[in-house]
Amino acid sequence: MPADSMTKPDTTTNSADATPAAAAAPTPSPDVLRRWLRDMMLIREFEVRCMQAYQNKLAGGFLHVYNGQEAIAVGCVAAMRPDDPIVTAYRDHGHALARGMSPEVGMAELFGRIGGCAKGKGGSMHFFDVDHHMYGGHGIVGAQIPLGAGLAFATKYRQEVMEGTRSSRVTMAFMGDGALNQGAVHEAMNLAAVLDLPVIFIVENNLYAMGTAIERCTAAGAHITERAKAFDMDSAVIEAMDVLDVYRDMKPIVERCRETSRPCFVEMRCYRFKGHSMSDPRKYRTHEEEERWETHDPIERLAAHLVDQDQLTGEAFKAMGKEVRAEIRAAVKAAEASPPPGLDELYHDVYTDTWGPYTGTSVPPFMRRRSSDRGPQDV
Ligand SMILES: Cc1ncc(C[n+]2csc(CCOP(=O)(O)OP(=O)(O)O)c2C)c(N)n1
Ligand SMILES: [Mg+2]
Repeated sequence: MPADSMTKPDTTTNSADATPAAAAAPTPSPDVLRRWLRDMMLIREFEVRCMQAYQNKLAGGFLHVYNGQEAIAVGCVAAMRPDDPIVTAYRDHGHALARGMSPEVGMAELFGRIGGCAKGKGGSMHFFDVDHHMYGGHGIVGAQIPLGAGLAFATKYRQEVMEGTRSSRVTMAFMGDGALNQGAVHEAMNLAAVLDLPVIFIVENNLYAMGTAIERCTAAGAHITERAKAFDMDSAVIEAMDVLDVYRDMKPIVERCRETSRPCFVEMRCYRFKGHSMSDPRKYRTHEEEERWETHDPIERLAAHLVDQDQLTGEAFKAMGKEVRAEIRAAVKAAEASPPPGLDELYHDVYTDTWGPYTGTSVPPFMRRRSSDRGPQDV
């Protein structure tokens, strides 16, 4: 890791009244580690094929890939329970895949097809999968953070007030370093602290917000966890190019949050290997810097660890790569075969009532016949 930007993990507790220490993370078995490796490889291959598809005009809109940051999504998901909600920004493919979305559904969403997770109406920035408790995919910088606080409020309210049980679910709300100075983020952190919400605010600090380096736009950018003190919140810094570090440090944080229902703030130190989006010439950083970080590729790092421990052979690693490439190739094919959404999909999934405010003649013309056939709320 470049010495200038990385420090030792610091799991300092900031709260005035010390929160109980949670048990250390259990050591993951070789099978689990091989699964994490495969998960990270799947995300990387998905992104490689997304970039290709974008260049071939199979996908429109914006595309922000996750190459380099895979250890965060995979390590965090491993540290949570499957029913713990997560919410993130627009660089969201990795989180959705780590959570269990099928690559085929994700790719169809990217291609704007009906088989996508949002029926092709959301695209790359709006991967959403309620069955896997993944609540997006959001394009407005920082806007998902109040939603994360809201999700934590909802799980706690449901369990404590409606069901009369203990609050036991933890929400992870991911953001980029560029979201740090959004007012809504501070408001959400304040509310989470005041209301004791079980939410972990996770900053994926990849050092840049588009082309702006963190030190150019964020005061005290080298010490962002200091901000947690203002909210009397625990905080931690995690070296996030290594999935083992992410899991080891996140597991006790998640369990402590589950136990105490107190929010926490985590900085993940990482690097995005590609540009901000597909139209980024990366003139704001040097090749040397990129090459230095690429030597800490989370996939190569875990593979090397497993080989070192005699838990993976070169052949098995190659076979895993082949398998993953075939899986993503099949996902691309299936997505291509999925048709685009029909015109009437435009007005579906917009309001909780099927027709929203549209009644009588205010129903859009192309839907009038269907509406008079069946009645406005009855489709
Ligand atoms: C409120 C708002 N302002 C500006 C933008 C334009 N914008 C899109 S991405 C981005 C940078 C965000 O960077 P960061 O949070 O570090 O995330 P990263 O891309 O590094 O994952 C900006 C300014 C936006 N989407 N929303
Ligand atoms: Mg960033």
